[in-house]
Amino acid sequence: MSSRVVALVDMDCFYVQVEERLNPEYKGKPAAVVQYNTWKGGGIIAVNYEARDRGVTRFMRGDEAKEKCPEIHLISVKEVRGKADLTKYRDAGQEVLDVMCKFCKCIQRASVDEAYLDLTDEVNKRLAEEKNPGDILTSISLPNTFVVGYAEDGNNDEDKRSKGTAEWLKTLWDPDADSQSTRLVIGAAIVEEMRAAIYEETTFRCSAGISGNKVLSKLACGLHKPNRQTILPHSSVPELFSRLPVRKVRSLGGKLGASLVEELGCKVMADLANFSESELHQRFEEKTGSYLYNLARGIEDDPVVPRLVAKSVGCCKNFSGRSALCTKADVAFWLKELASEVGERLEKDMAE
Ligand code: DCP
Repeated sequence: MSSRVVALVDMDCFYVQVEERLNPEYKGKPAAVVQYNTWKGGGIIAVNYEARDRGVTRFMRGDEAKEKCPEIHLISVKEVRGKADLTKYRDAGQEVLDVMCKFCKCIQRASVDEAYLDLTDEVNKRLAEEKNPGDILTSISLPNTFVVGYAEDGNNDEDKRSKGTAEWLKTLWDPDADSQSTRLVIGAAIVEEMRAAIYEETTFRCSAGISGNKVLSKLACGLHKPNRQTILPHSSVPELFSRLPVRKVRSLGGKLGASLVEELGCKVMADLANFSESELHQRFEEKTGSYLYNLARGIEDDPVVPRLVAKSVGCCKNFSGRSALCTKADVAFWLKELASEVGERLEKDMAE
């Protein structure tokens, strides 16, 4: 079992929240952010939870969203140089990271609105400060936390949440209880404080998952969105994996996951646990086989690599259908435009 405490923090409907802060009249009402609004009302890239409740999804065009929910506000992404300008969303993501840095030293930015945190050192420090570590379980409050195995996925009912979490905390008093769970409690308390500070300082809400590794934390984070956090104790992994489709796991969304489903007949993660390590070595090469064998048991050791700036900077624009580029001059023009944007962003990154 991992001795690490790893969290994944993911902002809720991030681009819409950024727009809501700029235009508070959208708050509490259905809204979505659209890109390129000339064809069928534009492509939706973010939907707030009020609009999701009315059946709007990211896979709709703006017109379809209007049909589903006539009162929806469709907010267009600003265009600069004929393409979407995402600067304000990137800057907002940086504001959030600045707050996170006050709570944790080891942060890996994973996308514009998502970061992994290794809280092991911070947890150890809090444990060391406690004269009687057992007291932690009485003094800590987790008003926003669900626990896998003690809550129903996707159900954010407050009464059920508080009862479930209290019931799990009670099991930790048992002298045989694993100490890792107590460490997850402390990690969750730090994340509660951090999320409250993010809200206080930026007005943005987020969700989080807390466990012993990145894969489990990512899974946990999605279980009680929005604006809640979820602990996944190692003992609840078999229960979660008995119903978790293989492709939902971070590293199994692509070809590897497809081959597990199609060739090994694994529908849920628990099916993968039926294969021995040597069987998996035979089917995949040794490294991948062992990775899968461990993953099926909720074990994964990918480190949180401290990184606050994006690993790479790129920009792209699709020229589909009638907008296809037909002349060398057009290609040269757009290459120059895209290269200028990359150049500007690299300079900005450097300045920061
Ligand atoms: N985004 C985008 N194009 C996509 C997906 C996302 O431009 N195909 C942008 C808009 C989102 C932001 O990235 O607001 C973060 O994406 P997420 O997948 O984390 O989704 P949201 O934050 O919008 O919603 P959720 O609350 O489900 O995380």
